Amino acid sequence: MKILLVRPPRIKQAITVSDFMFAEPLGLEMIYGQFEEHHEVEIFDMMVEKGSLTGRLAKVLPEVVGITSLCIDVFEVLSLCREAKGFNPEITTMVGGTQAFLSPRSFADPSVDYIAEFVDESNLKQLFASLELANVDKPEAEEKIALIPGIRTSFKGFASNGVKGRNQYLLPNRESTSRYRPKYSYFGYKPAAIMEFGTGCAKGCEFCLRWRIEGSEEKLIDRELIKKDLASIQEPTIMLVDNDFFASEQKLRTFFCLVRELKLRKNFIVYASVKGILSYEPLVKEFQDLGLKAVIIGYESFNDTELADYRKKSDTHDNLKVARILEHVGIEVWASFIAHPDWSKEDFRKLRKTVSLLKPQISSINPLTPFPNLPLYEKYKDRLLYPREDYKSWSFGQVMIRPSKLSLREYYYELLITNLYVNLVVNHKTEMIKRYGFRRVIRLAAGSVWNLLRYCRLMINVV
Ligand code: B12
Repeated sequence: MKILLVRPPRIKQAITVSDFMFAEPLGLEMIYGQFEEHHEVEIFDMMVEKGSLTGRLAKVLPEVVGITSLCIDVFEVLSLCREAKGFNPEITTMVGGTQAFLSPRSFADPSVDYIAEFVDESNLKQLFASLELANVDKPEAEEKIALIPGIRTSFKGFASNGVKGRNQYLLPNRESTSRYRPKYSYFGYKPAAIMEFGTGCAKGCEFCLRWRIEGSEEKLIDRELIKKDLASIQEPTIMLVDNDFFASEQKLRTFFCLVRELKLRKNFIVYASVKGILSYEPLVKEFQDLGLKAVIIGYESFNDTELADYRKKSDTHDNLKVARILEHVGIEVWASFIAHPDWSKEDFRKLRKTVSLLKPQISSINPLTPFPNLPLYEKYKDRLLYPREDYKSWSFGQVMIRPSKLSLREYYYELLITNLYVNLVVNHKTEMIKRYGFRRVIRLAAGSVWNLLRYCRLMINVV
Protein backbone atom coordinates (compact mmCIF):
# COMPACT_ATOMS: atom_id res chain seq x y z
CA MET A 1 0.00 0.00 0.00
CA LYS A 2 1.03 3.61 -0.48
CA ILE A 3 0.78 5.56 2.76
CA LEU A 4 1.18 9.32 3.10
CA LEU A 5 1.80 10.50 6.67
CA VAL A 6 1.04 14.17 7.21
CA ARG A 7 1.83 16.73 9.87
CA PRO A 8 -0.58 19.69 9.57
CA PRO A 9 0.75 23.20 8.94
CA ARG A 10 1.73 25.60 11.73
CA ILE A 11 -1.21 27.09 13.55
CA LYS A 12 -1.09 30.86 14.06
CA GLN A 13 -2.04 30.55 17.73
CA ALA A 14 1.01 28.39 18.53
CA ILE A 15 3.89 30.06 20.31
CA THR A 16 6.49 27.33 20.18
CA VAL A 17 6.52 26.84 16.44
CA SER A 18 8.96 29.57 15.67
CA ASP A 19 12.56 29.19 14.69
CA PHE A 20 13.63 28.68 18.30
CA MET A 21 11.49 25.66 19.01
CA PHE A 22 10.31 23.55 16.15
CA ALA A 23 10.65 19.82 16.62
CA GLU A 24 10.39 16.84 14.31
CA PRO A 25 7.12 14.82 14.06
CA LEU A 26 8.42 11.91 16.14
CA GLY A 27 5.10 10.04 16.17
CA LEU A 28 4.95 9.95 12.36
CA GLU A 29 8.57 8.77 12.18
CA MET A 30 7.52 5.86 14.40
CA ILE A 31 4.57 4.96 12.19
CA TYR A 32 6.89 5.17 9.18
CA GLY A 33 9.34 2.83 10.94
CA GLN A 34 6.59 0.24 11.38
CA PHE A 35 5.55 0.12 7.74
CA GLU A 36 8.54 0.96 5.61
CA GLU A 37 9.40 -2.72 5.11
CA HIS A 38 6.13 -3.78 3.53
CA HIS A 39 4.60 -0.56 2.28
CA GLU A 40 5.59 2.59 0.40
CA VAL A 41 5.53 5.29 3.06
CA GLU A 42 6.27 9.00 2.90
CA ILE A 43 6.14 11.83 5.45
CA PHE A 44 4.76 15.16 4.28
CA ASP A 45 5.58 17.77 6.91
CA MET A 46 3.34 20.71 6.20
CA MET A 47 5.00 22.76 8.93
CA VAL A 48 7.96 22.95 6.58
CA GLU A 49 6.49 22.32 3.12
CA LYS A 50 5.05 25.18 1.11
CA GLY A 51 3.00 22.98 -1.25
CA SER A 52 -0.61 21.86 -0.77
CA LEU A 53 -1.81 18.43 0.27
CA THR A 54 -3.64 18.04 -3.04
CA GLY A 55 -0.39 18.67 -4.90
CA ARG A 56 1.33 15.92 -2.90
CA LEU A 57 -1.61 13.52 -3.29
CA ALA A 58 -1.44 13.97 -7.06
CA LYS A 59 2.24 12.98 -7.00
CA VAL A 60 2.11 10.10 -4.50
CA LEU A 61 -1.40 8.74 -5.19
CA PRO A 62 -1.64 7.14 -1.73
CA GLU A 63 -4.27 4.65 -0.64
CA VAL A 64 -3.98 5.74 2.98
CA VAL A 65 -3.48 9.23 4.43
CA GLY A 66 -2.54 9.29 8.13
CA ILE A 67 -2.47 12.63 9.96
CA THR A 68 -1.00 13.49 13.34
CA SER A 69 -2.72 15.94 15.67
CA LEU A 70 -2.49 18.23 18.67
CA CYS A 71 -5.53 19.93 20.15
CA ILE A 72 -5.11 23.19 18.30
CA ASP A 73 -4.87 21.28 14.99
CA VAL A 74 -8.38 19.78 15.03
CA PHE A 75 -9.99 22.02 12.37
CA GLU A 76 -6.90 21.86 10.19
CA VAL A 77 -6.78 18.05 10.41
CA LEU A 78 -10.45 17.77 9.48
CA SER A 79 -9.95 20.11 6.58
CA LEU A 80 -7.00 17.97 5.36
CA CYS A 81 -9.13 14.81 5.61
CA ARG A 82 -11.85 16.52 3.55
CA GLU A 83 -9.22 17.59 1.02
CA ALA A 84 -7.99 13.98 0.74
CA LYS A 85 -11.52 12.63 0.29
CA GLY A 86 -12.26 15.41 -2.21
CA PHE A 87 -9.20 14.38 -4.21
CA ASN A 88 -10.19 10.74 -4.17
CA PRO A 89 -13.06 9.39 -2.05
CA GLU A 90 -11.37 5.95 -2.08
CA ILE A 91 -8.48 7.22 0.06
CA THR A 92 -8.59 5.84 3.59
CA THR A 93 -8.09 8.65 6.12
CA MET A 94 -6.78 8.09 9.59
CA VAL A 95 -6.00 10.44 12.50
CA GLY A 96 -3.60 9.76 15.37
CA GLY A 97 -1.46 11.75 17.81
CA THR A 98 -1.98 13.50 21.16
CA GLN A 99 -5.46 14.85 20.43
CA ALA A 100 -6.66 11.50 19.06
CA PHE A 101 -5.63 10.02 22.40
CA LEU A 102 -6.97 12.75 24.69
CA SER A 103 -10.14 13.54 22.84
CA PRO A 104 -10.82 11.12 19.97
CA ARG A 105 -14.40 12.36 19.54
CA SER A 106 -13.12 15.68 18.20
CA PHE A 107 -12.37 13.82 14.94
CA ALA A 108 -15.78 12.14 14.60
CA ASP A 109 -16.43 13.48 11.12
CA PRO A 110 -17.59 11.93 7.82
CA SER A 111 -14.19 12.69 6.26
CA VAL A 112 -12.34 10.53 8.82
CA ASP A 113 -12.35 6.73 8.48
CA TYR A 114 -10.29 5.73 11.52
CA ILE A 115 -9.14 7.37 14.72
CA ALA A 116 -6.07 5.75 16.25
CA GLU A 117 -6.69 6.53 19.91
CA PHE A 118 -3.48 4.74 20.85
CA VAL A 119 -1.04 2.62 18.89
CA ASP A 120 1.43 -0.17 19.52
CA GLU A 121 3.21 -2.69 17.30
CA SER A 122 0.34 -5.12 17.56
CA ASN A 123 -2.69 -2.92 16.75
CA LEU A 124 -0.84 -1.18 13.91
CA LYS A 125 -0.02 -4.55 12.31
CA GLN A 126 -3.62 -5.71 12.67
CA LEU A 127 -4.95 -2.45 11.25
CA PHE A 128 -2.79 -2.46 8.16
CA ALA A 129 -3.38 -6.17 7.49
CA SER A 130 -7.12 -5.50 7.65
CA LEU A 131 -6.84 -2.49 5.33
CA GLU A 132 -5.18 -4.75 2.77
CA LEU A 133 -7.91 -7.32 3.27
CA ALA A 134 -10.49 -4.59 2.61
CA ASN A 135 -9.44 -4.55 -1.06
CA VAL A 136 -10.65 -8.17 -1.31
CA ASP A 137 -13.39 -8.52 1.30
CA LYS A 138 -14.59 -5.22 2.77
CA PRO A 139 -17.26 -6.53 5.20
CA GLU A 140 -14.86 -9.06 6.74
CA ALA A 141 -12.14 -6.40 7.03
CA GLU A 142 -14.54 -4.00 8.75
CA GLU A 143 -15.58 -6.67 11.22
CA LYS A 144 -11.92 -7.26 12.07
CA ILE A 145 -11.04 -3.57 12.37
CA ALA A 146 -13.93 -2.93 14.74
CA LEU A 147 -12.32 -5.38 17.18
CA ILE A 148 -8.80 -3.86 17.09
CA PRO A 149 -7.91 -2.26 20.43
CA GLY A 150 -7.48 1.52 20.26
CA ILE A 151 -8.93 1.95 16.77
CA ARG A 152 -12.22 3.79 16.43
CA THR A 153 -14.05 3.38 13.15
CA SER A 154 -16.50 5.55 11.24
CA PHE A 155 -18.78 2.59 10.56
CA LYS A 156 -19.21 2.02 14.31
CA GLY A 157 -19.90 5.71 14.88
CA PHE A 158 -16.42 6.11 16.39
CA ALA A 159 -17.53 4.34 19.55
CA SER A 160 -14.71 3.01 21.68
CA ASN A 161 -14.28 -0.75 21.54
CA GLY A 162 -13.74 -0.55 25.27
CA VAL A 163 -10.06 -1.48 25.34
CA LYS A 164 -7.87 0.97 27.23
CA GLY A 165 -4.23 1.47 26.35
CA ARG A 166 -1.42 3.94 25.80
CA ASN A 167 0.86 4.82 22.93
CA GLN A 168 3.95 2.66 22.73
CA TYR A 169 7.33 4.25 22.09
CA LEU A 170 8.39 2.62 18.82
CA LEU A 171 11.69 2.89 17.00
CA PRO A 172 11.42 5.97 14.77
CA ASN A 173 13.03 6.11 11.36
CA ARG A 174 14.83 9.46 11.46
CA GLU A 175 15.74 9.28 7.78
CA SER A 176 12.06 9.49 6.92
CA THR A 177 12.30 13.24 7.55
CA SER A 178 15.80 13.72 6.12
CA ARG A 179 14.73 16.49 3.76
CA TYR A 180 13.24 18.49 6.61
CA ARG A 181 15.77 17.80 9.35
CA PRO A 182 17.99 20.88 8.88
CA LYS A 183 14.93 22.96 9.87
CA TYR A 184 14.18 21.18 13.14
CA SER A 185 15.29 23.02 16.25
CA TYR A 186 14.74 23.16 19.99
CA PHE A 187 15.50 25.89 22.45
CA GLY A 188 17.42 27.80 19.80
CA TYR A 189 19.67 24.80 19.07
CA LYS A 190 19.48 24.03 15.37
CA PRO A 191 19.44 21.39 13.98
CA ALA A 192 18.16 19.35 16.89
CA ALA A 193 16.48 15.97 17.27
CA ILE A 194 13.97 14.94 19.92
CA MET A 195 13.59 11.59 21.64
CA GLU A 196 12.28 10.04 24.82
CA PHE A 197 14.20 7.89 27.28
CA GLY A 198 11.49 7.15 29.82
CA THR A 199 7.72 7.63 29.85
CA GLY A 200 5.17 8.62 32.50
CA CYS A 201 5.28 11.02 35.42
CA ALA A 202 4.43 10.20 39.03
CA LYS A 203 4.16 13.84 40.15
CA GLY A 204 0.68 14.52 38.82
CA CYS A 205 0.79 18.32 38.92
CA GLU A 206 -2.74 19.71 38.61
CA PHE A 207 -2.18 21.75 35.47
CA CYS A 208 -0.07 19.24 33.55
CA LEU A 209 -1.35 17.09 30.73
CA ARG A 210 1.69 14.94 30.46
CA TRP A 211 0.87 12.39 33.15
CA ARG A 212 -2.58 12.16 31.55
CA ILE A 213 -0.93 11.26 28.26
CA GLU A 214 1.72 8.84 29.44
CA GLY A 215 0.39 7.68 32.79
CA SER A 216 1.61 8.10 36.37
CA GLU A 217 4.11 5.30 36.31
CA GLU A 218 7.66 6.27 35.39
CA LYS A 219 9.13 3.61 33.12
CA LEU A 220 12.32 3.40 31.11
CA ILE A 221 11.92 2.57 27.44
CA ASP A 222 13.56 -0.63 26.21
CA ARG A 223 17.35 -0.14 26.39
CA GLU A 224 18.15 -1.74 23.04
CA LEU A 225 15.55 0.36 21.24
CA ILE A 226 16.94 3.53 22.81
CA LYS A 227 20.48 2.49 21.97
CA LYS A 228 19.57 2.04 18.28
CA ASP A 229 17.65 5.29 18.27
CA LEU A 230 20.45 7.28 19.93
CA ALA A 231 22.98 5.83 17.54
CA SER A 232 20.87 6.81 14.53
CA ILE A 233 20.67 10.50 15.44
CA GLN A 234 23.00 12.66 13.32
CA GLU A 235 22.16 16.06 14.83
CA PRO A 236 24.58 17.59 17.35
CA THR A 237 21.73 18.36 19.78
CA ILE A 238 19.16 16.02 21.31
CA MET A 239 16.17 17.23 23.24
CA LEU A 240 14.87 14.53 25.60
CA VAL A 241 11.15 15.14 25.95
CA ASP A 242 10.65 12.98 29.09
CA ASN A 243 8.47 14.70 31.64
CA ASP A 244 11.24 14.70 34.25
CA PHE A 245 14.68 13.49 33.27
CA PHE A 246 15.73 13.79 36.91
CA ALA A 247 13.00 11.36 38.01
CA SER A 248 15.42 8.87 39.57
CA GLU A 249 19.08 8.16 40.06
CA GLN A 250 18.70 4.87 38.19
CA LYS A 251 17.32 6.72 35.17
CA LEU A 252 20.16 9.22 35.10
CA ARG A 253 22.83 6.57 35.62
CA THR A 254 21.39 4.29 32.91
CA PHE A 255 21.47 7.19 30.49
CA PHE A 256 25.04 8.16 31.41
CA CYS A 257 26.14 4.55 30.79
CA LEU A 258 24.57 4.57 27.35
CA VAL A 259 26.16 7.88 26.40
CA ARG A 260 29.58 6.51 27.45
CA GLU A 261 29.00 3.18 25.75
CA LEU A 262 28.10 4.87 22.45
CA LYS A 263 30.85 7.49 22.96
CA LEU A 264 28.32 10.20 22.17
CA ARG A 265 29.40 13.81 22.07
CA LYS A 266 26.13 15.69 21.87
CA ASN A 267 24.38 18.65 23.44
CA PHE A 268 21.51 17.41 25.58
CA ILE A 269 18.48 19.42 26.65
CA VAL A 270 16.06 17.97 29.20
CA TYR A 271 12.90 18.76 31.11
CA ALA A 272 13.58 18.44 34.83
CA SER A 273 11.66 18.99 38.03
CA VAL A 274 12.93 21.18 40.86
CA LYS A 275 12.54 18.23 43.22
CA GLY A 276 14.58 15.98 40.91
CA ILE A 277 17.46 18.43 40.63
CA LEU A 278 17.54 18.87 44.41
CA SER A 279 17.46 15.11 44.97
CA TYR A 280 20.21 14.30 42.48
CA GLU A 281 22.26 17.47 42.63
CA PRO A 282 25.66 15.70 42.45
CA LEU A 283 24.62 14.21 39.10
CA VAL A 284 24.06 17.62 37.48
CA LYS A 285 27.79 18.20 37.00
CA GLU A 286 28.36 14.64 35.77
CA PHE A 287 25.55 15.12 33.23
CA GLN A 288 27.05 18.44 32.19
CA ASP A 289 30.38 16.72 31.51
CA LEU A 290 28.49 14.35 29.22
CA GLY A 291 26.86 17.19 27.29
CA LEU A 292 23.91 18.58 29.28
CA LYS A 293 23.49 22.17 28.10
CA ALA A 294 20.04 23.29 29.11
CA VAL A 295 17.18 22.44 31.39
CA ILE A 296 13.51 23.32 30.97
CA ILE A 297 12.02 23.69 34.39
CA GLY A 298 8.65 24.65 35.83
CA TYR A 299 9.08 27.20 38.65
CA GLU A 300 5.43 28.13 38.07
CA SER A 301 4.87 30.77 40.79
CA PHE A 302 6.21 33.16 43.41
CA ASN A 303 3.60 31.95 45.86
CA ASP A 304 3.82 28.79 48.02
CA THR A 305 0.06 28.41 48.46
CA GLU A 306 -0.38 28.38 44.69
CA LEU A 307 2.42 25.82 44.29
CA ALA A 308 0.76 23.59 46.88
CA ASP A 309 -2.62 24.00 45.15
CA TYR A 310 -1.04 22.96 41.87
CA ARG A 311 0.23 19.85 43.71
CA LYS A 312 3.84 20.82 43.00
CA LYS A 313 6.32 18.82 45.03
CA SER A 314 8.57 21.85 45.62
CA ASP A 315 8.23 25.37 47.04
CA THR A 316 9.64 28.80 46.22
CA HIS A 317 12.62 28.19 48.47
CA ASP A 318 13.46 25.03 46.47
CA ASN A 319 13.11 27.02 43.24
CA LEU A 320 15.73 29.47 44.39
CA LYS A 321 18.10 26.71 45.51
CA VAL A 322 17.82 25.01 42.11
CA ALA A 323 18.33 28.29 40.27
CA ARG A 324 21.61 28.79 42.17
CA ILE A 325 22.75 25.19 41.54
CA LEU A 326 22.19 25.51 37.79
CA GLU A 327 23.71 28.98 37.67
CA HIS A 328 26.75 27.74 39.55
CA VAL A 329 27.45 24.86 37.15
CA GLY A 330 26.56 26.96 34.11
CA ILE A 331 23.55 25.13 32.78
CA GLU A 332 21.16 27.20 30.71
CA VAL A 333 17.65 27.45 32.21
CA TRP A 334 14.35 27.94 30.44
CA ALA A 335 11.81 28.49 33.16
CA SER A 336 8.08 28.33 32.84
CA PHE A 337 5.62 30.20 35.02
CA ILE A 338 1.85 30.01 35.22
CA ALA A 339 -0.15 33.22 35.46
CA HIS A 340 -3.03 32.50 37.83
CA PRO A 341 -6.41 34.00 36.84
CA ASP A 342 -6.78 35.52 40.32
CA TRP A 343 -3.58 37.55 40.09
CA SER A 344 -3.66 41.29 40.68
CA LYS A 345 -1.20 43.87 39.32
CA GLU A 346 0.75 43.43 42.54
CA ASP A 347 1.02 39.67 41.92
CA PHE A 348 2.45 40.25 38.44
CA ARG A 349 4.95 42.63 40.05
CA LYS A 350 5.88 39.94 42.57
CA LEU A 351 6.41 37.49 39.73
CA ARG A 352 8.74 39.92 37.94
CA LYS A 353 10.71 40.29 41.15
CA THR A 354 10.93 36.53 41.56
CA VAL A 355 12.12 36.05 37.99
CA SER A 356 14.88 38.60 38.50
CA LEU A 357 16.01 36.60 41.53
CA LEU A 358 15.86 33.25 39.74
CA LYS A 359 17.60 34.66 36.64
CA PRO A 360 16.68 32.04 34.04
CA GLN A 361 17.99 32.66 30.51
CA ILE A 362 14.48 32.39 29.08
CA SER A 363 11.16 32.66 30.84
CA SER A 364 7.76 31.84 29.49
CA ILE A 365 4.76 33.05 31.42
CA ASN A 366 1.59 31.40 30.25
CA PRO A 367 -1.92 31.72 31.61
CA LEU A 368 -3.32 28.80 33.60
CA THR A 369 -5.06 26.51 31.08
CA PRO A 370 -7.60 24.10 32.58
CA PHE A 371 -7.39 21.56 29.79
CA PRO A 372 -10.59 19.50 29.27
CA ASN A 373 -8.91 16.29 30.41
CA LEU A 374 -7.68 17.72 33.70
CA PRO A 375 -9.43 18.06 37.08
CA LEU A 376 -8.86 21.83 36.75
CA TYR A 377 -11.43 21.92 33.94
CA GLU A 378 -14.27 21.12 36.33
CA LYS A 379 -12.98 23.67 38.83
CA TYR A 380 -12.95 26.54 36.32
CA LYS A 381 -15.77 25.44 33.98
CA ASP A 382 -17.93 28.42 34.93
CA ARG A 383 -15.21 30.98 34.28
CA LEU A 384 -14.10 29.73 30.86
CA LEU A 385 -13.75 32.35 28.14
CA TYR A 386 -13.89 29.82 25.30
CA PRO A 387 -15.85 26.59 24.84
CA ARG A 388 -13.94 23.31 24.75
CA GLU A 389 -14.70 22.92 21.02
CA ASP A 390 -12.88 26.17 20.24
CA TYR A 391 -9.81 23.99 19.74
CA LYS A 392 -7.48 26.70 18.46
CA SER A 393 -7.77 28.62 21.69
CA TRP A 394 -6.44 25.73 23.78
CA SER A 395 -2.85 26.55 22.99
CA PHE A 396 -1.56 27.23 26.52
CA GLY A 397 -0.76 30.72 25.29
CA GLN A 398 -4.12 32.44 25.62
CA VAL A 399 -6.11 33.52 28.68
CA MET A 400 -8.79 30.83 29.08
CA ILE A 401 -10.17 31.64 32.55
CA ARG A 402 -11.80 35.02 33.19
CA PRO A 403 -9.50 36.97 35.52
CA SER A 404 -11.09 37.95 38.83
CA LYS A 405 -9.08 41.01 39.86
CA LEU A 406 -8.26 42.61 36.51
CA SER A 407 -10.17 43.16 33.31
CA LEU A 408 -9.16 40.83 30.49
CA ARG A 409 -7.37 43.66 28.70
CA GLU A 410 -5.49 44.67 31.88
CA TYR A 411 -4.56 41.03 32.41
CA TYR A 412 -3.13 40.71 28.88
CA TYR A 413 -1.30 43.99 29.43
CA GLU A 414 0.32 42.59 32.59
CA LEU A 415 1.25 39.39 30.74
CA LEU A 416 2.78 41.42 27.96
CA ILE A 417 4.74 43.73 30.24
CA THR A 418 5.94 40.84 32.39
CA ASN A 419 7.09 38.79 29.39
CA LEU A 420 8.79 41.86 27.95
CA TYR A 421 10.50 42.68 31.22
CA VAL A 422 11.75 39.19 32.02
CA ASN A 423 12.98 38.37 28.54
CA LEU A 424 14.36 41.65 27.35
CA VAL A 425 15.38 43.40 30.57
CA VAL A 426 16.22 40.75 33.18
CA ASN A 427 18.32 38.58 30.88
CA HIS A 428 21.67 40.16 30.31
CA LYS A 429 21.85 39.85 26.56
CA THR A 430 25.54 40.74 26.21
CA GLU A 431 26.47 38.06 28.74
CA MET A 432 24.26 35.60 26.87
CA ILE A 433 25.80 36.49 23.52
CA LYS A 434 29.28 35.87 24.95
CA ARG A 435 28.18 32.53 26.33
CA TYR A 436 25.84 31.16 23.68
CA GLY A 437 26.76 33.03 20.51
CA PHE A 438 24.92 35.70 18.58
CA ARG A 439 22.85 33.38 16.34
CA ARG A 440 21.41 31.41 19.24
CA VAL A 441 20.54 34.50 21.22
CA ILE A 442 18.80 35.95 18.16
CA ARG A 443 16.80 32.73 17.78
CA LEU A 444 15.84 32.78 21.45
CA ALA A 445 14.91 36.46 21.28
CA ALA A 446 12.80 35.77 18.18
CA GLY A 447 10.80 33.27 20.24
CA SER A 448 10.14 35.89 22.94
CA VAL A 449 9.19 38.57 20.45
CA TRP A 450 6.80 36.15 18.74
CA ASN A 451 5.14 35.55 22.10
CA LEU A 452 4.93 39.28 22.84
CA LEU A 453 3.29 40.00 19.49
CA ARG A 454 0.66 37.37 20.24
CA TYR A 455 -0.18 38.96 23.57
CA CYS A 456 -0.36 42.39 21.88
CA ARG A 457 -2.82 41.03 19.34
CA LEU A 458 -4.91 39.29 21.99
CA MET A 459 -4.95 42.41 24.16
CA ILE A 460 -6.12 44.62 21.30
CA ASN A 461 -8.77 42.13 20.20
CA VAL A 462 -10.40 41.76 23.62
CA VAL A 463 -14.15 42.33 23.33
C1 B12 B 1 7.78 17.80 20.67
C2 B12 B 1 6.54 18.58 21.02
C3 B12 B 1 6.14 19.59 20.14
C4 B12 B 1 6.82 19.84 18.81
C5 B12 B 1 6.28 18.91 17.72
C6 B12 B 1 4.94 18.28 18.00
C7 B12 B 1 4.36 17.46 16.87
N1 B12 B 1 3.90 16.26 17.10
O1 B12 B 1 4.29 17.91 15.76
C8 B12 B 1 6.53 21.35 18.58
C9 B12 B 1 7.64 22.16 19.21
C10 B12 B 1 6.34 21.76 17.12
C11 B12 B 1 5.26 21.50 19.42
C12 B12 B 1 4.38 22.53 19.25
C13 B12 B 1 3.24 22.72 20.03
N2 B12 B 1 2.89 21.97 21.10
CO1 B12 B 1 3.87 20.42 21.70
N3 B12 B 1 4.78 19.04 22.51
C14 B12 B 1 5.81 18.31 22.21
C15 B12 B 1 6.16 17.29 23.30
C16 B12 B 1 7.27 17.85 24.16
C17 B12 B 1 6.53 15.91 22.80
C18 B12 B 1 5.55 15.33 21.77
C19 B12 B 1 6.12 14.04 21.25
O2 B12 B 1 6.88 14.04 20.31
N4 B12 B 1 5.80 12.92 21.91
C20 B12 B 1 6.33 11.62 21.55
C21 B12 B 1 5.57 11.08 20.31
C22 B12 B 1 6.14 9.76 19.93
O3 B12 B 1 4.21 10.93 20.71
P1 B12 B 1 2.98 11.20 19.69
O4 B12 B 1 3.24 12.32 18.79
O5 B12 B 1 1.73 11.20 20.47
O6 B12 B 1 3.00 9.86 18.77
C23 B12 B 1 2.56 8.60 19.23
C24 B12 B 1 1.10 8.34 18.89
O7 B12 B 1 0.26 9.46 19.13
C25 B12 B 1 1.15 7.88 17.47
N5 B12 B 1 0.81 8.83 16.41
C26 B12 B 1 1.18 10.10 16.27
N6 B12 B 1 0.72 10.61 15.12
C27 B12 B 1 0.04 9.62 14.51
C28 B12 B 1 -0.62 9.60 13.29
C29 B12 B 1 -1.26 8.40 12.88
C30 B12 B 1 -1.95 8.37 11.59
C31 B12 B 1 -1.21 7.25 13.71
C32 B12 B 1 -1.88 6.00 13.30
C33 B12 B 1 -0.54 7.29 14.96
C34 B12 B 1 0.09 8.46 15.32
O8 B12 B 1 2.49 7.48 17.21
C35 B12 B 1 3.30 7.59 18.38
C36 B12 B 1 3.45 6.22 19.01
O9 B12 B 1 3.98 6.26 20.26
C37 B12 B 1 4.78 17.21 24.06
C38 B12 B 1 4.87 16.88 25.55
C39 B12 B 1 4.88 15.39 25.73
N7 B12 B 1 5.94 14.85 26.28
O10 B12 B 1 3.96 14.72 25.32
C40 B12 B 1 4.19 18.60 23.80
C41 B12 B 1 2.66 18.74 23.60
C42 B12 B 1 2.21 17.60 22.71
N8 B12 B 1 2.51 20.00 22.91
C43 B12 B 1 1.50 20.66 23.32
C44 B12 B 1 1.17 21.96 22.85
C45 B12 B 1 0.07 22.68 23.59
C46 B12 B 1 1.83 22.53 21.76
C47 B12 B 1 1.56 23.91 21.17
C48 B12 B 1 0.10 24.28 21.00
C49 B12 B 1 2.31 24.88 22.07
C50 B12 B 1 2.17 26.32 21.73
N9 B12 B 1 1.36 27.04 22.50
O11 B12 B 1 2.78 26.78 20.81
C51 B12 B 1 2.28 23.83 19.79
C52 B12 B 1 1.33 23.49 18.62
C53 B12 B 1 1.99 23.51 17.27
C54 B12 B 1 1.06 23.60 16.10
N10 B12 B 1 0.25 22.60 15.84
O12 B12 B 1 1.07 24.58 15.37
C55 B12 B 1 0.70 19.90 24.37
C56 B12 B 1 -0.49 19.19 23.70
C57 B12 B 1 -1.84 19.63 24.12
C58 B12 B 1 -2.89 18.90 23.31
N11 B12 B 1 -3.90 18.40 23.96
O13 B12 B 1 -2.80 18.73 22.14
C59 B12 B 1 1.77 18.93 24.91
C60 B12 B 1 1.22 17.65 25.47
C61 B12 B 1 2.60 19.67 25.98
C62 B12 B 1 1.77 20.17 27.13
N12 B12 B 1 1.67 21.47 27.25
O14 B12 B 1 1.23 19.47 27.90
N13 B12 B 1 5.16 20.52 20.34
